[in-house]
Amino acid sequence: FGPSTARLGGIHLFSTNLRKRRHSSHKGSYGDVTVIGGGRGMAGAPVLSSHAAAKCGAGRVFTAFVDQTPAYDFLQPELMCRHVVEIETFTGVLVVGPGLGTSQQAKEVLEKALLSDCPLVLDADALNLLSVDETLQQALRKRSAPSMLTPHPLEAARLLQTDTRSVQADRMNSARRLAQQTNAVVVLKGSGSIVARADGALVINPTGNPALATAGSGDVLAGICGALLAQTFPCWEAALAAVWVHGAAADALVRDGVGPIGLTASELIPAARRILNQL
Ligand code: NPW
Ligand code: AMP
Ligand code: MG
Repeated sequence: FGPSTARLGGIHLFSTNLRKRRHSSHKGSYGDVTVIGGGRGMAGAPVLSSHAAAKCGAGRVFTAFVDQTPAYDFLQPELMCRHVVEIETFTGVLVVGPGLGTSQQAKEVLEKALLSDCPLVLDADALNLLSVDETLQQALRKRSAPSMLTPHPLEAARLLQTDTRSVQADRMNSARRLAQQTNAVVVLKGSGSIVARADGALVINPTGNPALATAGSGDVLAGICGALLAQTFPCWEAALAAVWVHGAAADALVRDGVGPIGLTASELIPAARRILNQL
């Protein structure tokens, strides 16, 4: 698999999975995403993921906070905001981790998500919690529903009980080991993000640039992953396509002069939507 294969793969997948919106379809046809995060001081992270999920085509998006919960998001009132304790049973696709923190409540909600049969995207603090808890790791390995992990190099290092330098020294092997260890599709983020699968398959994403080196860009990626899973992409294809679109959005914005300096994560979201609609 080389960059050109991934790119071609991405385009093929979009045409078969996304372009056909049946005239008679409705919001239920495009799936629910629940983003779980928003610990103290980090409410912005799940909101970014949720905006990305909504603007990348999920039918309904719920944002569940472990701390203070806004009545609604005035930037995007379509989102349905909840405190996490208000959700009795998880349904749809779950994106767990953006700004979640590592409190006891965060750990409990992650465990509940792992034990559910919902497709899962685990990012940020969900990965940090996982890296220090053998019970959670076992629950992840035993899952039969799809699981996707989206670590940056430090989060991957924590999961592999090593340091960032070792992960970066052999990114392909690190991603592959992590996929095998967790039985999940792994996106090892960074310049040239790697998508790896437990059977050893591996793709290096060709899109993206250092404009993405900004707070919240990973939270946006997690939301795109959730949206594509909700629109029935299989886990591997969802990861490949999401990483491709996220990077392509940053590339398009840089071409328009919106970056690399000062691109903000929120700006990626309409750019990603444009790419999905123009493919
Ligand atoms: P350094 O600086 O090189 O030593 P953390 P986090 C490394 C939430 N957010 N290549 C790098 O280490 C998240 O969702 C909330 C090499 C970097 O300093 C999480 O819940 C926001 N190294 C929480 O904050 C917006 C790399 O990792 C360190 C690398 C903490 O997440 C921001 C950071 O890792 C944020 O998303 C690379 N490509 N990438 C909000 N608006 O609410 C990263 N590193 O300490 O795990 O912190 O990623 O900021
Ligand atoms: P996070 O650290 O979780 O906010 O994620 C950062 C996002 O930006 C990931 O999708 C990375 O792959 C991407 N990213 C960060 N730096 C670069 C870079 N230099 N080149 C390409 N992508 C990057
Ligand atoms: Mg992150």
